[in-house]
Order: sequence, then C-alpha cells, then structure tokens
Amino acid sequence: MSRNRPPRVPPSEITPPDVHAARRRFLQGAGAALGALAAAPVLADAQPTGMPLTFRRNAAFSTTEPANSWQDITTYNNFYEFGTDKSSPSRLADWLRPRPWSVTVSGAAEVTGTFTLEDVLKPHALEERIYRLRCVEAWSMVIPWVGFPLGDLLKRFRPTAAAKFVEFRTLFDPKQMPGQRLPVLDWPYVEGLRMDEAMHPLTIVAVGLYGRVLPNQNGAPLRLVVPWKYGFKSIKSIVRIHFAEKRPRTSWERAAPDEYGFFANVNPEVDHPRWSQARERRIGAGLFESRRPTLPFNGYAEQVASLYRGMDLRRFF
Ligand SMILES: Nc1nc2c(c(=O)[nH]1)N[C@H]1C(S)=C(S)[C@@H](COP(=O)(O)O)O[C@H]1N2
Ligand SMILES: [Mo]
Repeated sequence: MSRNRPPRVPPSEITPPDVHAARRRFLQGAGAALGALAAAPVLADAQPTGMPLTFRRNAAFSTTEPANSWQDITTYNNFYEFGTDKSSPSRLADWLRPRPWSVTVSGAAEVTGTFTLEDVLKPHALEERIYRLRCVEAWSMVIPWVGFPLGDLLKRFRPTAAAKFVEFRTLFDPKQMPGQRLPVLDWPYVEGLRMDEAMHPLTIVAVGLYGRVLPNQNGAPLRLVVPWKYGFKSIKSIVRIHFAEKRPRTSWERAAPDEYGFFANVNPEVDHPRWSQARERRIGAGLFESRRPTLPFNGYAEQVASLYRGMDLRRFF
C-alpha cells in the first residue's frame, strides 16, 4: 500500500453530495490512495450478474458483423477452472461468488494495495464494444462486451518507468473453481501483456455483455478482452494486477511453450504445431457454412500492427 498522501482534489472535481458517504467509507480503508483519485460519479458500480448496466455504444470500436447469441456466448466457453469442455463452465459457474471481490495491485507503481471491486470500477464510464474473439482452437465468435479501457484503470495506479509488463492472475480457490482440483494447468491462471499492449485503446476490462452484468462463466466480475490476440490472453475473474520489469511466464507458455507464445497475436500465417490457423469456424453459423479465413491480428491490424514493427512475428508468436 502506498503511503503517499492522496493528491489534493481540484475544485473542478468536487464530488457530488450523493457519493460523499461512499467516498468517506473507502477513504478510511485500504482504498485511500486510489479512492482519492475516484472523483467521477458512480457509473460502473458492482452489481449482481444479469442486472442491466448503463453504457454508451462505441460504434467506432465495434465490428458490424452480426453478434453471436447470448446462448452461444454463455454456454460455449473456455474456462478451465470449471472444466476443460465447453459446456462445464456454464453448468458449474454458480460455484463462483464474484461479489464481494477484491483486486490486489503490486509492483512498479506509486499506488499499490488491495482494492474492493467498487473502488476499481467506480470512476469508469462503461461502453459497449462489439469485438471478434478468435480462440486458438480455430473457432470465433462476435461478442458485445460492456467495459472500459484497461489503460484508464492502469493509469490510476501511476506505474513507474520500471513497469514494462503487466501480469494478471485469476482467483485461486478450488472450493469455488472445481477445475482447479485437477492439474490441467499450473494454477492460478496467469496472463500478461507488454505495457504498450495493455495501454492500447482496444484493450478493455469487460464487466458485462449484451448490456448486462457479466455471467460467471464469462469471467465475472472482471476480465480482460484483447481482441487482436488469441482468446487465451483474455484472462477471466482477475484478482491480481502486477506491474513487472520482466516478461511474466504465463500459464499457457509454461504448459506448452512451443504451442502458446507470449504474444499470441492472431496470425493466419503461423500455424499451431498441431493445426492450421489459416481459417476459423464461426460458432453459431450453419453446419455447412464454409470456414472463413482468419485475418491478421484478428482484423485489427490497422490499429495494432505498429506495436510490433521490426519484430519477427514467426519467432515471437
Ligand atoms: N482464467 C481463465 N481465463 C480464460 C480462460 C481460462 O481457462 N481461464 N480461457 C481463455 C480462452 S482459451 C478463451 S477462448 C476465452 C473465452 O472467453 P469466453 O468464454 O468469455 O468466450 O477466455 C480465456 N480466458
Ligand atoms: Mo481460446
């Protein structure tokens, strides 16, 4: 926990009266330094799964492809903490209690500590962004997420110049996540991004989908969505954010380093050792619909290709 005195709040950021009581509550607790920065009105407060959210549509950052159904998005999931098949997460996800929840922030940043979900979400206005999700298993979906830019959250912790990467961890609790009783991955699930990837405006924290609070099987209460990378980078049910100097060793890299690289940029030209990545099957499309070509960076090349200029993307897959 940073012992820095919270910065003085300029008059332009005077908090409206209705949030004063809540503000005093978290200023007393571990959220002091973060809370003092949270001067905006409550927009993204923690709410139970399925509750409607208030958000604006962000058309500029959304695909116009038709979205998959709520049914597809919430019953065909990868969430190994609830089993390795696609239907287990939706059947077992009630075991998870996503509220109350807290997130611990550590490493190379001025503001560190353990923060409640409310402290984390409060100042962020929510947007709907319809993104393609491309799984490394060569299927894809189109998902209307509700969330906010990860960079806006990370900036509040004031990362120092030493922060080159951000590491994220999922909850570890086999009582809530029965899949963690089996050694399919080295739990907890760990993922990471280079700082510039984390700060990129396309990278979001999702707290909802189809305008409603995120169902547990989709990574409640908060998960990343990094649309130009294979789905496994979009870590679910985050409890820890660590600003690191060195590249984190992710769960999938540890499990099979020649199959799942750190960068994991969607790339039709770099095959998985056991299958081609050139095409993908859109979940929910007709059984006889042919597989569509996979796009470099999952169709987001114009926005993100410059992040990797000069890098050999066959080597850094
Ligand atoms: N903690 C955790 N996060 C995870 C996974 C997981 O098994 N555990 N699976 C990943 C994979 S492989 C994919 S494709 C996406 C799927 O997200 P969705 O179920 O919301 O569509 O979540 C990613 N995040
Ligand atoms: Mo995936």
